[in-house]
Amino acid sequence: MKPLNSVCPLDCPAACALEIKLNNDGSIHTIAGDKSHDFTAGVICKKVKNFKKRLDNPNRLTKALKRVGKKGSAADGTNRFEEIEIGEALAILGQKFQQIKEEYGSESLWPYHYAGTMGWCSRDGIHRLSHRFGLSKMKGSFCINMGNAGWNAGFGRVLGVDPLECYKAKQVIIWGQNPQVTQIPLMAHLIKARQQTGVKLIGVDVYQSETMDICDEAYIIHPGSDGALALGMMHYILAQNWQDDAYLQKYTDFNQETRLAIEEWPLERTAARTGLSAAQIIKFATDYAQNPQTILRAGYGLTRRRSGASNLHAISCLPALLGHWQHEGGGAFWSLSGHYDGLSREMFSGTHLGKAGRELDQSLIGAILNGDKQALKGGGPVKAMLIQNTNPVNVAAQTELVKKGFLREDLFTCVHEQFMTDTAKYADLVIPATAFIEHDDIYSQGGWHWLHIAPKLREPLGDCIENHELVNYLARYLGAEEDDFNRSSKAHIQHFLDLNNLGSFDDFVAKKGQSFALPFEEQHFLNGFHHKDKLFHFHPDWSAQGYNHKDMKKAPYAMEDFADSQKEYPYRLVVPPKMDRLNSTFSEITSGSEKGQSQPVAYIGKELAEAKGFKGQEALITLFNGEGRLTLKAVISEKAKNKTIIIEGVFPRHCFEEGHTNDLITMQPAPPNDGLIIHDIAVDFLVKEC
Ligand SMILES: Nc1nc2c(c(=O)[nH]1)N[C@H]1C(S)=C(S)[C@@H](COP(=O)(O)OP(=O)(O)OC[C@H]3O[C@@H](n4cnc5c(=O)[nH]c(N)nc54)[C@H](O)[C@@H]3O)O[C@H]1N2
Ligand SMILES: Nc1nc2c(c(=O)[nH]1)N[C@H]1C(S)=C(S)[C@@H](COP(=O)(O)OP(=O)(O)OC[C@H]3O[C@@H](n4cnc5c(=O)[nH]c(N)nc54)[C@H](O)[C@@H]3O)O[C@H]1N2
Ligand code: SF4
Ligand SMILES: [Mo]
Repeated sequence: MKPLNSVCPLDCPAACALEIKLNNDGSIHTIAGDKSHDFTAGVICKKVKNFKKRLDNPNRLTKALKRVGKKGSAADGTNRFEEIEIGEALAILGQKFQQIKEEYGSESLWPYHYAGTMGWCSRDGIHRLSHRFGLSKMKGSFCINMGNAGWNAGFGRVLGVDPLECYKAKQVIIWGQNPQVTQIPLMAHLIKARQQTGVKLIGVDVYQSETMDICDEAYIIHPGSDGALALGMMHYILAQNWQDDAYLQKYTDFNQETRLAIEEWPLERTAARTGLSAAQIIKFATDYAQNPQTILRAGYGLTRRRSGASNLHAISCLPALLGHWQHEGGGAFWSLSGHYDGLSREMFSGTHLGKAGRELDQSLIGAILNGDKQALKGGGPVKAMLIQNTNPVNVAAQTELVKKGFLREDLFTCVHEQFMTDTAKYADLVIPATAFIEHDDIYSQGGWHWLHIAPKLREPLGDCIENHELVNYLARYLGAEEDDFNRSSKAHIQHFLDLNNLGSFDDFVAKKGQSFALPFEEQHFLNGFHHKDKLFHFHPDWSAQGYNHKDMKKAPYAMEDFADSQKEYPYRLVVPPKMDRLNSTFSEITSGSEKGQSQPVAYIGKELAEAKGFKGQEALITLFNGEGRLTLKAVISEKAKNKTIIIEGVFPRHCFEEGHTNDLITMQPAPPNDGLIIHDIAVDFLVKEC
């Protein structure tokens, strides 16, 4: 059985190169990581090794479904459905969009998506509708806006060192990421590098994650205190006169004001804010300063808070202060998505097709569907949605409000899905979607610099239709005649390859994609940074990063979090990913009490639990704050420290006694450019049963 080349489509910075073997009937035999790919290096996560369980699952949607009866008329308050022919489903979708567009105007239609697949056709292609017809355009903000803003503030472009330089480093700091769970191949390289060279792994997190378990040194800090920690370290470094003055002079805008900003964070203040001891801060700062060959891997996790952008910026000042960028095995990275900046990609996003309508923030879906004027940008209500690749009833903030919005009788919702997710359950129309091995698509790597194609390997199941084709169909129905909407995904990708002189689709598949790595000097910014003045900016122009910058300081600083303003709720909740699922994907098969499945659980430190009245190791608790309530099992765990409570993983609603994790998350957008601040939660709780 010959392995076929493919790519993992999931929302993970690794975008692993896969080898897939199929049985004669098209079902999956095995999925393995490609050993010949330098980053994947044969290592993939367990979820994807077992992808067969999800992709060949009897519960996959293969027929279209139409709502029957009133909204919410099923026993659990969701909708009831009947199966219909795919032709009828497509006709309903077209007619509804046409009719609503005529009656309420283009901006009453809101195509909505996220990153259930990272393929450029299947993920981004839905924006073509907004640009071609002036429909409301979704602003993607679930994940990367704070990080992009925080990184760009200093660098001007989302680039950094090649993670594989870890083999040349003396230390790697994993700061606010949990790669042992969220980016397995990176962790595998770090562990291999440690075996080969003895590189020291240092972790900074707010709980004892699986990655922290592996690190040689682990600093557990108060949520959101990363900016303070970076400033405290810089304070100590300046006090010792360890900064690289020549580098600062040549490559950065460091000045007297920078010193003043840093002077605000002496050891005692930093210790109080972070929860570390002065001795720990001195050790961390000393180890960092004395090892120029230190790679700082900043994660997404630390950015998911109001202070996220400013904290990432403050951290990113560290290697600049010390000139670590000049050394192989030194520097930092967050995302490496800037590698693809030079490519013409408008055929995927559709920006060349015309002007889109108002931009509506995806993270505010709860407010938008419930008629919030500000969230609607002063315009009329959303009357119809097409949803692809996302499950907002599980992943957005305030899921009770999202549900309530979907239950509006005057809203038409079509959910294009592989499974009957909690979101699909509230649809008027559900259209079955293909999975990555059933359509062609092209993928970049957020965590490295590869571009690769995953070709269609088998025919769609049942009536499944691919995202690209569904968007094409709807556009044609609404009157589009451009070639863009007549090309198959393969032809569309070929069009992209032609415009960028990248050869033929088949050759690109055969050679397993290609690298867009930049030369060493560029990865280390030795030819300058990506601002007009070519300098690294200790003093960022936040207005270049987003509209909501008024409260941000033009200096490295430690911003207050949203949770800090919620004085009546004394504890912090952080809700990071879980090994057995990817956001809500896989939760259909991993959530439950059967063998090998898991249930949501809150980890609480012993001291806090006992102070709150735990009698044994576990209890049923109700967490609450100004946003909502959540009742679930809590266990005493050494993972959780101090006043920080942890709930790993996105679970379906039925797994909770009451509410849903994300009901505790605010919709307050993060400065400067919006974003879902999932780890910035203040709570109180009471013990219901122990
Ligand atoms: N198995 C699995 N893998 C995944 C995902 C998944 O759901 N499951 N999700 C995927 C997606 S969409 C993404 S974006 C990436 C995200 O991957 P990561 O970059 O790892 O981001 P998070 O998992 O949100 O958080 C990482 C760590 O940051 C910590 N953290 C939270 N707040 C703070 C803080 O204030 N300071 C510091 N220093 N640390 C903090 C969390 O405790 C967590 O351990 O992972 C991807 N990979
Ligand atoms: N509590 C909590 N909330 C979170 C997070 C967290 O860690 N904890 N993480 C946040 C982050 S970082 C992110 S990025 C978001 C992610 O949120 P989402 O982007 O909504 O990710 P998923 O929950 O994995 O849902 C993706 C859906 O896409 C579907 N899908 C996959 N491929 C295709 C396809 O080809 N076509 C169609 N039509 N559908 C497809 C899958 O079946 C799945 O239901 O969640 C955010 N919310
Ligand atoms: S590690 Fe990430 S990219 Fe690799 S197979 Fe797993 S989910 Fe996919
Ligand atoms: Mo994400």
